[in-house]
Amino acid sequence: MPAPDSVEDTRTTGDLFEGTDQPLGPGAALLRGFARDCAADLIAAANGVIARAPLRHMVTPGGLEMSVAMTNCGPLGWVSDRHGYRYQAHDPLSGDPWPEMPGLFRSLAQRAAERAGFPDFMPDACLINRYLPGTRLSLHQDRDETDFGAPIVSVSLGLPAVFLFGGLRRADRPRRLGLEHGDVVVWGGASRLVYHGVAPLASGVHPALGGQRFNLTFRKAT
Ligand code: MD3
Ligand code: FE
Repeated sequence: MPAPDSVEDTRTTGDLFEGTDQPLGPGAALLRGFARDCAADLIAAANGVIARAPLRHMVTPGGLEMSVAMTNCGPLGWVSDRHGYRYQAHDPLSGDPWPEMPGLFRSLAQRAAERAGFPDFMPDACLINRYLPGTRLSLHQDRDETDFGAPIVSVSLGLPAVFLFGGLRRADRPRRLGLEHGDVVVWGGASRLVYHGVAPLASGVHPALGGQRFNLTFRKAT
């Protein structure tokens, strides 16, 4: 038995799936290193998006500034402000449409979803999260989308993070999972509505991103 707060090392717990893929729960799969070969191109494309739609700290409906900095690309973007959470077609900072979703983003997300058993994934939103040391994301569900039948695909880049992955009730004790540069997770089926979050980022220096972590989440919002 691991210590209660240990980070699971899935690399040593068996290859139950194809290759290095790991089932995490019903409909959820960890694709270790799936994006490693194209990570530098993903980062360049993310920086292109950020140049046109800058990272910003959104405010929760309760008025608290989030420690994660965020932006979006694609037809829709996730926003939070005092009025609530929603997807919208325009960047509230500029009034312009969000930058186009880079072709590499879409193709990577579709390939990952297909490998995890979701061959028809058509994301219309990509949220880019930027973590600096100390940044965390508290336990939440992603339920602002209309179709929970579509998975969410997440791509980790840069510094490693401890991902918290609970159950369908907020009180369910979360598992702790290390996510590294190039790891991709597909969350679908019965795992689509699990509570999840990210523990405070530890400082470090990553060769591709320096002292930061990026996370891309691909969603079908409508
Ligand atoms: C499980 N992002 O953007 S990615 C988020 O690392 C978010 O930035 C985290 O949670 C991050 O909403 C976690 C993994 C993830 C993303 C979405 C999920 C796991 C999920 C949706 C449903 C279930
Ligand atoms: Fe989330």
